[in-house]
Amino acid sequence: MQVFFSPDHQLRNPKTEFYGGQLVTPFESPNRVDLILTALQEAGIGTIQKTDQRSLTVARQVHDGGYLDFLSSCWREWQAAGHHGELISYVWPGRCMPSQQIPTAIAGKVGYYSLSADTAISDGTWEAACSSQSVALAATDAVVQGAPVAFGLCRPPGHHAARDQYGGYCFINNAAVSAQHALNEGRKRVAVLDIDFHHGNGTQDIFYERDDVLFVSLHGDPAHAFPHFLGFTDEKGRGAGEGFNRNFPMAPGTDYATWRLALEQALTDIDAFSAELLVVSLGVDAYENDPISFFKLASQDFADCGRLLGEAGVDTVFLMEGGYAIDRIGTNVVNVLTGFEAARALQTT
Ligand code: Q9C
Ligand code: ZN
Repeated sequence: MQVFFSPDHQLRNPKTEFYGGQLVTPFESPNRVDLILTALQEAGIGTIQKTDQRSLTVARQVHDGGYLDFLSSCWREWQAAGHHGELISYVWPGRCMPSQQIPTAIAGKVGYYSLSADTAISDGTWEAACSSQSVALAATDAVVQGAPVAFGLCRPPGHHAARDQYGGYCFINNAAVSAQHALNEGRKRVAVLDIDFHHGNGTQDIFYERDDVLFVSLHGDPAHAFPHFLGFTDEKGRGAGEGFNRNFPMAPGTDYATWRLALEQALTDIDAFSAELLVVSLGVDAYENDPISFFKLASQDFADCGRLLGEAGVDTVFLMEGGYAIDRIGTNVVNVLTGFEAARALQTT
């Protein structure tokens, strides 16, 4: 399997995450990529390629222009305003203040363009986000050009990034960039399957009114889990997109037997859609010992999950999302990918 990554992910290295009323060391850390790369190498998973910087043309199709401009300049604006800490919003346009005006001051703009306070911006964040979407484009190119599967080791992750709001450690929606790029290159009907523990609110937002991208997400019930305000069963798409969005929220303590049933249903939906390409938002935070999640998947369950994905028989782009149990992150990712390849090897013989 071709694997793509960029060393520029390291430019995203904030010191703080607002968590539990304190500024803690971020869960989404640079060593996540190093640990995954090492595990991939040890497993002999295939060729690992560094990705060159790519343009933001596709990202501009799935994100708001003002939003991307904000991301590219916000750190400079924050510093110019004389602040010493990392950039975290402290005010948002809540229900009681529904004005659509975009503030001029950085302190207001950051509330307009963010959805949560967990994601501090610091020097290099924008450059790393750009490198992450470059990785997604490179992995997508490999599959569009004929490979049956590729893995983009994206960091920072992307699935919480909506059309014009960042949060949940995400800035540019790499899965949306991948799906849009595949459509631009002539693939019809792209499915995005999000198996990260958290609901892919950003991907849902971006494709909610579209029928060319089916979005299916398995995740912790938002009544109990981040992002708290999206990811419920009754969200099925709007307008032309009606029927092209499907959510599988699951309760605290959900084990693999239950989770697998949802995955099988998701794959049935993707099959009914006749997807020509599958983008998997691959978070491994459904793992039982993940520090911020509440599912009970064991490491070997990720291999079975990979086998089911491989049996679907659709060209597949895996893109890295979350996963914070760093002692097992490499094993869990490798298990998905090797399970996938094992299923594919059986199909072609
Ligand atoms: N009490 C991804 O996995 N903070 N983002 C949760 C839990 C936000 C996760 C706090 C979690 C975002 C890509
Ligand atoms: Zn997650």
